[in-house]
Order: sequence, then structure tokens, then C-alpha cells
Amino acid sequence: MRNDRSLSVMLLTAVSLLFAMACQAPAADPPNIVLIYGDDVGYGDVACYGGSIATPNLDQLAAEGLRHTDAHCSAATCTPSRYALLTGSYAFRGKRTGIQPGNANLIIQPKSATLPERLKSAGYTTGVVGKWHLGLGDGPIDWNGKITPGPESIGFDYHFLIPATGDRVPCVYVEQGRVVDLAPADPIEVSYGKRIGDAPIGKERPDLLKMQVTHGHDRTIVNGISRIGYMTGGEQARWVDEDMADVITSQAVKFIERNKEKPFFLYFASHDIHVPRVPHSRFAGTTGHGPRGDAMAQLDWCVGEVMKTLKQHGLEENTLVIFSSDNGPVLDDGYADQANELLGDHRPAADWRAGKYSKFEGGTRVPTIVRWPARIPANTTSDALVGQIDWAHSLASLAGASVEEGTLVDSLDQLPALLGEDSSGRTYLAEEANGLSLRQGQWKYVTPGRVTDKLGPWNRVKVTPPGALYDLASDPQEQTDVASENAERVEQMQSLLERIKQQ
Ligand code: NG6
Ligand code: CA
Repeated sequence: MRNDRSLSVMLLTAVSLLFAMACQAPAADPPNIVLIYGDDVGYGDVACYGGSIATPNLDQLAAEGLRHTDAHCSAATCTPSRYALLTGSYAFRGKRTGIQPGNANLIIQPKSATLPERLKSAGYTTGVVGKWHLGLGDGPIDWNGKITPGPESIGFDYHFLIPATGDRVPCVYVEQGRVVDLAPADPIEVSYGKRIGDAPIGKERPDLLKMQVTHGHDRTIVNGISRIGYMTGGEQARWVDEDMADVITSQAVKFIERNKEKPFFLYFASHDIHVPRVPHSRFAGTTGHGPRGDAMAQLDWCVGEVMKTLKQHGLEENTLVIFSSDNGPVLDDGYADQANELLGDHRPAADWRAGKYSKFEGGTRVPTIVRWPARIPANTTSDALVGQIDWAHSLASLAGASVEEGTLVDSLDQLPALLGEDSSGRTYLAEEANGLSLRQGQWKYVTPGRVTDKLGPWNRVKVTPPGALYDLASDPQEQTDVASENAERVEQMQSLLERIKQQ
């Protein structure tokens, strides 16, 4: 009798132990990773970073996770920033890594080690939805056939793309290498050189446009907006800018739903708040800050939809969600959308100097929110110096993927800093903006040349040799160049930059 009882106690203990282990198992599973990447979203464009446009979903993300105050994208424009994010190597190491036209070829080496490729090697299903801007194909692109190589050659199982930017042709979506909704009888042709087709262009017929241009952007008219470059055909496949956020968000949601049973990586690259800013009528006119503000409200809605989907499927605990941006903010970026006129008291770069295109802090210091309830305490902030250049290695480590010597060459495993567990982060960080700048602790060194100032590409100041040095601890707005008083530090930072370049 006693023996029976002790046997059943033992059995019960064993069963409850097994049960406890099974219950703990999900926490030990590598998390899903969702990277929501805004376009041209400035540090101050998010309400919880001081912005005056309401962003309730982003604020909630921060309230449930970690808000970084010194996080940087790798470059002050799109293509080099995204190249660095996915390859873990600085764009200056690659070829054709500046802002690319819509018919550019893939600039990342197929089959090389990349962020998605490493995660895929660790068993993740990987997908990219939204803005690509890293080129497609490896010769003249036939937009009417299978377009390859593309995301599938660098580790993405699934793609649904805006091939370049909203202001560049072709204005069509590409899913798994094919233009979506293309009618074979109406083939697409794209040119960035000679004019093709006989449709009117923006330069000649501004009366046909629903948004006038201030610089460039005056070629083929699609949906009443003239673009960079020429395209003919593909009428049925052309996107409607007002629906773009809905279209790509629904693809992001579907990707999560299709893959909810196994670990996945979703790179959701929104087009907001890049030009042309043409938010859906649900958002147009809602913020009082014009299309730029309304596009920000739309982006915030997209974030909410992703979070809602994760919650609906019980994935919100063990999914690492990161929100950030590819470069700093810009106001007039080529279309007359009243971004300046309706700015009001909103400060897109917050306290940082300049924005997109700039070597000053506003060029690369971007909002960065990280949420992962299974590991990150709610409502925390981190002042650690962190860079997107490290995300490839850090997320590979998180997933349990190996990183071979000589791959992801500039990317360090900075996972603890990314998750807020290490409060110092990197000791130095290089930034690209038509030349380089370097952060080292509180110091910021800006190499000589013409540097974009203010929030538009057409304001430039001259930085003379040997470059400018700012002490961000006492001068966060980079107003007082202290290079001459700190000649030795300037030399040391110059040689560190040289070492990084020659690495
Ligand atoms: C510039 C465009 C700008 C924007 C930028 C790329 C003009 C005058 N300006 O050349 O509108 O498209 O390229 O932005 O055409 S990024 O965020 O994709 O890098
Ligand atoms: Ca951008």
C-alpha cells in the first residue's frame, strides 16, 4: 500500500516536473523577430520622443518595452542604411551603395551571409514586405518576367516589394519575383535615361498633377503624381499611393499568420513617411501637420495592426519587435506638400542638428523601440550607443546562428545593449552621409566637406579641414566646434576612422 502510494507520488512528481518543463519551453524558444522600419522618420517624429503628432501605438510599444535614446542607423539615406542593416557591413565597402534608381541591380552579393540568411540558417522563415531599394536582377530587368536575383538570393523566403521608393518608377509591387496584377498584354518598360512612351510627363503638364514638385520628380505621372524616371505600360499593376500602407500592412499581417507556428523574421519596411506623402483618406487632414504628419499617423496605425495580429495569435510575449528608421527626418524632399508650412511646434529631429542627408546627429540618430516582454522589462530607456550595423550579428546570436569570421564584417554582437541589458553599448560608431562621421563616447567628429544642415537637402554648411569636433555632453546640438582645442583627439579619431575603413 505504502509502496503504491510512494510510487504514485513519484509519478506525480515526475509528471509535474515534465509539465513544468513543457510550460517553460516556449520562453526558451528563440523569439519571432519583427523589424518595423520607418522611412525618413526622425527622432522627434514619435510622440514618446517628444513629437507633437499623436503616435499612440508606438508609444504603447515603448511603454511595454525599451526606448533607446542614442541609437543610430548606419547612414543618412536609405540605400546605404538598408545595405548595412542587412549585410552587417558598411555601405562604403560595397559598390553602388548610394541612393539607387528603380532599375538598379541587386547590390548585395547573392548567397553571402546576411541578416535574413543567418536567421534562415537557424530555422527561421524569413520575409520582407515593403520598401526594398537595394536593386533587383543582375542585368537589364525584364519587369514582365521572373525578376531575379532578389531578396530570395540573400536569405528571404518571401517578398512583397516596393522595388525602390514611392517617388521612383516602376510604381508596381513585386511579389516573389513577379509584378503583381500585371496584364501580359500591357507590358512594362522602365527607363532612367531616354524618355519612353508618349504619355505626358509632370514637367510639361503640371496641371495634371495632384501634388506639385519642388525639385526633380517631374517625369512619368502615376496616380496624378509625377516621379523620378520613365515607365510605360502596366496600367493595371500600378499602385495607388493612398492604398499603399493598407496593401503592405495586409501582406505583413498575412505573413505573420502564415508562419505563426514556427519562428519567423519579418522585415516590414514601411514607405511612410517618405515622399510622395499621400496617406489614405482615413489619415489625410487628421493631424493638422499636413501630409507629412498624416503619413506619420498612418505609420503608427500600421504598427498597431502588426501588434494586434501578434496579440490575436498569442505571439506578443515571445516576439521581439523593433521599430526604427532608415535615416533622419526631412521636410521638403522634392514635393510641395506643405511639410514646412504646417510644421507648427513639431520638431522632427528633436534636439539633434539637421536630419536626412546629414553628418550631424539628426542624420542617423533615430527613434528605436524594442519590445520583447519575455526578456525586456516594460517602460525602460537606454542611453547606450547602439547602431543598426550590429543588428545582423546580434540577431543572429539571438537566433542561435553562427557568424563565421570574415562575414557580417562590421557587425558586432551587441545583443545585450540592444535589449537594454548593457547600458554602455559601443565605444565608437561610424556613420555615413556622403562621407563619414564618427561617434566615440560623448565626442562627435565630422569629416571635412559640405554637410547638410537643417531639414532639407538644399541647406549645406562647409566643414573645413581637419573636420569639426563636438562634445555632445555639453553641446548636444553640435553648435561649438572644439576641434582646434582638441587637436590630439581629432587626430586619434581620424586614425580610428582610417582603421575602420581599412578593416
Ligand atoms: C533624392 C530625391 C528625394 C528622395 C531621395 C531618396 C530628388 C530631388 N530628391 O534624390 O526625393 O527620393 O533621393 O530618399 O529627386 S531615400 O530615403 O530613399 O534615401
Ligand atoms: Ca529613407
